[in-house]
Amino acid sequence: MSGGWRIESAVVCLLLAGALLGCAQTADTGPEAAAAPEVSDADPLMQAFRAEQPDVEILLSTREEDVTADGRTDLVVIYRISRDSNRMVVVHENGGEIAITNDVPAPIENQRVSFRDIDDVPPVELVVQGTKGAAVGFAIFRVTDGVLEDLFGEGMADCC
Ligand SMILES: [Ca+2]
Repeated sequence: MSGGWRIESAVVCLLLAGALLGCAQTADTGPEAAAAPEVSDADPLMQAFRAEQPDVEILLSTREEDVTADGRTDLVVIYRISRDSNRMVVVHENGGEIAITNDVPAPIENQRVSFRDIDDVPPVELVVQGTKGAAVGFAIFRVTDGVLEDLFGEGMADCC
């Protein structure tokens, strides 16, 4: 696919920004996404997630960005499935129906989700960061045709 090198370049920038800023903040994305208010259980997208996963502990939820490029915000959820295993999904509308993407591994601790248009092509990409003990990792995902794709990652095997 075209744009591969641009993603790599963006990743290098992310790493540099992280090193310079000590990962305390990311450049020009505003307030940290992790500080965003949790999504209400009354939210229809959250209700769809809960219908699928009634018992899991939700560690992070945000509905601030449109990651499917249809003009509507989508729900990102990171949840715990066991003591040392977390997963992430995106809940979105698809042709009037609410759909849930495939689940992907998510960091064990200090999860943060931010959004960046890395390749200048909609939709925006999701950047997931986190830790497991001293191990730090991050990964970049994009939703394409309802599939949550892992575009690039660093250290995720150690933190997820
Ligand atoms: Ca959307």
